[in-house]
Amino acid sequence: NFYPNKEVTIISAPFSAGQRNGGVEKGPKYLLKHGLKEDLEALGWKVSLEEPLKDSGLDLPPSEISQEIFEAGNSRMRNPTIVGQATEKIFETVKSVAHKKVFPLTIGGDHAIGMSTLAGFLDAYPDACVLWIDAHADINTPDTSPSGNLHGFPVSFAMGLKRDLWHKQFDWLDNARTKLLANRIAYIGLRDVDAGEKVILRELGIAAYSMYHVDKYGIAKVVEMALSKINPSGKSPVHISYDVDALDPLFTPATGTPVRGGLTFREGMYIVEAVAETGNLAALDIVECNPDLAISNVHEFDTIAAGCAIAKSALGETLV
Ligand code: 6HN
Ligand code: MN
Ligand code: MN
Ligand code: MN
Repeated sequence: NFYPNKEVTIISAPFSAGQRNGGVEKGPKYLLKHGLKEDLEALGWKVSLEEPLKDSGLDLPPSEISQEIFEAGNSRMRNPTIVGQATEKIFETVKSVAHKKVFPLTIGGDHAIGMSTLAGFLDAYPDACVLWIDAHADINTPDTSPSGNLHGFPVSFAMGLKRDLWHKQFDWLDNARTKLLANRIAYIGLRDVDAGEKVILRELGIAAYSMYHVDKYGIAKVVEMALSKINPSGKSPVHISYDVDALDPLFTPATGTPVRGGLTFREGMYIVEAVAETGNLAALDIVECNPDLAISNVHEFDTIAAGCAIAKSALGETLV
């Protein structure tokens, strides 16, 4: 257990410029309004809140920022300036929380902030490993991305892939102490991976468990296999980056890139419960809750409640 003092900092990252749907910047506010802080206090945690984007103007929805497209050779990314500035601020906050030996719980916001949380946590724990729970691999490089949306890039940025194609606003990543290595990350929940991403996953030999593997082996075995690949010693801290679209859209309908055939609610909770049970869970991100995409109050409630449930399951809620 990395946190005997049970201190957690909720890092609010109301950010949406990594994709094109407005509303995902409202995720943190809704999760907090739903009672996230009180839920964690009830589990015995001392909870504080950090807001790295407060008064920065970087938390505006896509409709209120001037759109920018950066091209380098055959490659493309959207809104690099605002994404680069926001992710740097979030990186600095995650890094300082992690160095203080406090659990960083980062709530988004779109998944572009994953480059900040991975780089920030790895700065404090160079031997950390990562479970990326998502329908998507988020490992596009500027030359493989079909959309140019930076929420599809964070893993490749944390690894430093295709560094020469980056916009200068991402130079801050060069100062992060540790790059993510291919043998330190595993995916669970994949079911919509772009062609160029499949090439990267294969070439780097990254452990990737799709919904096919969840069906075939069951979720308990998949978590066990994933952890034994990325954390063979069983001693390294585990960072879980949890995109709520990993769950089936039945459970998290209000999200920007939903894909059918996802994890059941219990499979989704089991993943974080099982890692928590090992005592190695040491950082968590919960991203891509977009209340504006709910077509009913039930959709909104279910999606936000699922986000809060992930946090509770990760931080020690037991069923009996
Ligand atoms: N997410 N692979 C697609 C793209 O545009 O790069 C979808 C990315 C989704 C990102 O879910 O965090
Ligand atoms: Mn996703
Ligand atoms: Mn796709
Ligand atoms: Mn994602």
